[in-house]
Amino acid sequence: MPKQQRDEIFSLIEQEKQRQIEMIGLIPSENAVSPEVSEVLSSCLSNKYSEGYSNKRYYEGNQIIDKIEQLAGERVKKLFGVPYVNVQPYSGSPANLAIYFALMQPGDTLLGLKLANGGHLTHGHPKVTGSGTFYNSVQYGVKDDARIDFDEVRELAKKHRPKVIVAGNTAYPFELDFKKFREIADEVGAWLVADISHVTGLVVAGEHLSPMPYAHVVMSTTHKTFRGPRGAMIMVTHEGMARDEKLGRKIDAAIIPGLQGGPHNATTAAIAIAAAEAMRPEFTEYAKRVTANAQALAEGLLSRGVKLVGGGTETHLMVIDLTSIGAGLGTQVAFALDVAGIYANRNTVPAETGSPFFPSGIRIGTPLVTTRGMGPEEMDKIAAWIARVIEHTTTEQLPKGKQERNAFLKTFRARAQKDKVLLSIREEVKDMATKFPLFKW
Ligand code: DSN
Repeated sequence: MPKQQRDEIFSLIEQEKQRQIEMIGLIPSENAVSPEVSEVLSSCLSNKYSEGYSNKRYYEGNQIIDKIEQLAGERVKKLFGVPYVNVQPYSGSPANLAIYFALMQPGDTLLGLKLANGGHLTHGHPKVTGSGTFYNSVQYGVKDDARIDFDEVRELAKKHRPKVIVAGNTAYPFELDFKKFREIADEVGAWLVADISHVTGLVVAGEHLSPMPYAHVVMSTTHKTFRGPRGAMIMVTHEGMARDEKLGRKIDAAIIPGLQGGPHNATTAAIAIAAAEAMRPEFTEYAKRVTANAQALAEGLLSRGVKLVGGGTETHLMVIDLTSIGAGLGTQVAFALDVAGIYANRNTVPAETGSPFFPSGIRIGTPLVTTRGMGPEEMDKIAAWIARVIEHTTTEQLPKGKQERNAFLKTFRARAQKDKVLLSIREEVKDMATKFPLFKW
C-alpha cells in the first residue's frame, strides 16, 4: 500500500485518539475498552466467515471460531445466570428487530416507550423506523415527574393487546421497574422484552434492578456500560424458556437466516473478554463509581441552577433541561460544549417545546469519564464548566422560522469556534483530561 494512503488513515486515527484523550466524553452510550478488548478486535478473527452456529456452520475451517463463540456464550450465561444467549447480533438495532421477528408476525402490536420520552427508535418509533412500520406500534410515555406512566402502560396494553411490550430506554434517568412491566405483560399475555443496553454494567454490579426474573427476553448492546466491543447479545431468561422452550432456537433462526449473515468473530471474542472482565470485583467497583459520579455530576449541576429532567438521576445518565431558558437551545449548547472540550448529545425532553433537530435538552452520562478514573471532584469541575457554557451561550433565543433557525445556527457555530471564553474552558478541560488515560480500572 502506498505510504501516503496508509498514513492518511493512520494519522486520522491518531488525531481521533488525541481528541478522545484531550476532551471529556459525556455521551452516556460511549465508553473506552480495555487493551485486551482492543487487541482482540484487530485480530485475524475478522478474516473468517462462519455463518451458522457452533458445529453447524455453512463454511469450513471454523473449528477454532466454534470454540470462541461457545466460550463467549458460556461466559455471558454464567454472568447473567441465563440458560440461553445469542452473541451474534451486529448491534442493538438489528438485535431488537431479530427479537420482534422471532416473537411477532408483521402487523402484530408492539408497545414501547416514546422516543421523545427517552425510548429508542427500535422500540416502535412510528413512520420512519422498521419497528414502527412493520408492526402496529403503540407508545407509552412518562408523567410530569418524567417517570414512566404505568397507568398508561396498563391502559394501552389492555386496549391494544400487544404481542410484545418493550421495557427499555436510551435517555431515561431512572431505574426501570421490570416487575411492574411483567405484571402488565401477564395481564394481557404479552412477551416482556427488556432492552438494558444502557444499564447492563449497572445490572451486573447490582446498581440497577435485574430484568432476569421478570423479562422473557433481554437484549443488550455490549459497548455501553458493559464496556465491551460494539455488538449486542440476546438472552432468553428462565421465564422465557418456561413459556416456550424453543424460544432460543427461534431467536437463533431470526438472526440467521432471518436477518444477518456471517457473525463478526472478532467482536464475539471481544464479548468473551468483556464478560470475563465484568466478572471481576474491579468491574463491580467501576459500576458503583459510575452511579456515584452521576450523582456528583447531577448535584454539581443542580447546585449551579442547571435543571435536569425529573430533577436528577438514579443511573449513569441525566438530561439537562434548557426549557426554562428557551425552547430548542440544545443544539447550540451541545455545539458550544464541544468547542469547550466537552462532547455530549442534544436530546429531546419529555415536554418538548422545540423540535427533534432543535430540542431543548442535552443528554450526559458518566461511563467513560469513570473508566478514565475520574471521581466526584472532577465531576464537580465538569458541572462548573457545563454551567459556564450554558450561561455564556444562551443569552440569545433561537429564532422561530426554520430558515431563520438554520441561519442563526450557522453564524452561532462560526462565532463559537472563535469564542475566547469557550476556548479558554477548552484549555482547562484539556489540562484535566490529559491527566486521565483512556482506560483505567
Ligand atoms: N445510539 C445509542 C445511544 O446513544 O443511546 C442507542 O442506540
